[in-house]
Amino acid sequence: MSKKKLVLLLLLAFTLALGCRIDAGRKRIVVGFAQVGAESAWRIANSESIIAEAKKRGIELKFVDCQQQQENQIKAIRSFIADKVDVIGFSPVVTTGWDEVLREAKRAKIPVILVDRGVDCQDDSLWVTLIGSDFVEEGRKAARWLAEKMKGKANIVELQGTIGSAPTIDRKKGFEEIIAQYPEMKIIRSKAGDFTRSMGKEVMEEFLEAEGRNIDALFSHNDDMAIGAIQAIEAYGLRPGTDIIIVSVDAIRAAFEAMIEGKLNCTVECNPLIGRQFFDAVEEIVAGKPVPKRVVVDEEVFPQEVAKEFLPIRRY
Ligand code: GZL
Repeated sequence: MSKKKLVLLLLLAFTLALGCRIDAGRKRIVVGFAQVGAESAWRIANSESIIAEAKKRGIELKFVDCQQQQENQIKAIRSFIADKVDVIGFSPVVTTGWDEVLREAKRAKIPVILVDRGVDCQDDSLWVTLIGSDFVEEGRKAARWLAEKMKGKANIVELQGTIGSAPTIDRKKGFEEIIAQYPEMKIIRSKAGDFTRSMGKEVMEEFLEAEGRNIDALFSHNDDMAIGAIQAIEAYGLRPGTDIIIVSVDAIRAAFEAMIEGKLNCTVECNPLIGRQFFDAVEEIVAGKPVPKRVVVDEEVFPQEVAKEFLPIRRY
């Protein structure tokens, strides 16, 4: 082998070794994520999106399902602080009660990313960015669709999500803002169903017991409760989607299936697939780059007429 070739070979070997050492030297990012729970199909898709993206990027993810309990989320965040993770992410089950634990994360110099839901904190330097939907606009979209469908006249019952959660507060706010423009559209009953199918069914049974055929429409803060309500409406002897018009939020596959069956009339998309955006923000933060305080997820409205066309391409 000529001297020149030998030198080139040695140079190549050195460069590769250097590259490996640097790569080996690069610290693996460790992220702690305290998830609300597994209360709905939306939440399960959200968790799958986060877990899959961490795996794809080779990021170590400490993932805790907090069973819709704030104290479990606080405990999980404290464990992440003790483990000295690089970044903490969580979807706050409710908007209040986070200041103390977020101050602990700040003192530990661990950046916090809010995913999906926001918080009510005096000091918004306690979290770096919120990645999620505009729930107020989702409520407005549901109300605009319903006002057109009902020609501005309806007695509405409302299934609220988890009391005190950002989506519940804001979807209600947006919905009421729009129906205030229609004097003959009234919310005659409103109660929390905690975003679950079982509670949606139970509360709808109460609405039917109290109001029966006086109900023209249902606004449900998520599809899972709407699907529970459909079961209650059928058991009561009325036709969901015909006798009672139903608009809900999330746009899960089961909502498209219910629309194809004529039992649900419209679902407003709330995209749970935010794993990519979450870990983009994680990597930016770890690299010391600035990230926007708010990242809003783009979403559509899906009425019954388009359900068959879109179902095959729905990803959650
Ligand atoms: C909204 C999310 C809500 C969904 C529900 O972004 O927080 O929580 O609408 C889920 O299905 O339980």
